[in-house]
Amino acid sequence: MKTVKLFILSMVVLIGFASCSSDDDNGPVVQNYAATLNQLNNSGASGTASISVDMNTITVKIEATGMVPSKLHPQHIHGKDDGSNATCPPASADTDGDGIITIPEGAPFYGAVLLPLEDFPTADANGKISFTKTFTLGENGVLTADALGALEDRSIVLHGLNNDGSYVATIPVACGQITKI
Ligand SMILES: [Cu+2]
Repeated sequence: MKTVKLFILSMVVLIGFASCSSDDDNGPVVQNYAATLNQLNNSGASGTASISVDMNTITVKIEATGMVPSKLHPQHIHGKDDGSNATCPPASADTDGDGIITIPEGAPFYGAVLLPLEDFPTADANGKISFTKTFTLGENGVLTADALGALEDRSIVLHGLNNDGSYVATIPVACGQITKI
């Protein structure tokens, strides 16, 4: 009887140890980031983005309103080749003075497309977008973690604006610098 009790006791202790060590093996803590998306080109669009990174997976959530209703809105994480901080373009970025900051006019500020946040969402009838997607870095054409670099040096840009009566999917409508939280 005593042996059985001792055996059970030692099993409980062992199981306790096992669950402790598996907790310790869970790897790096998930890192969280956020961005406040402010309008560009007087679009009236705004929103928030949250990003969590766990090892080589990155989950991006975007909530935005004021988008052109029922239209497909391209959206990307943008960044500069040299890794310097990607920012959102000021009004003065409209170098040709036509009243619209185009993708190339904004590029000196937010850089090139690093990660297309596909599938691009279609805004609902009220101009709302709700997007969540998890990407695996370095797989299926998704850039590597090294190429993505430090997220706090990157920006998120949403696109798609009515201009002169027609929808132009490329025009930036909202932008936010990513910060670590
Ligand atoms: Cu973009």
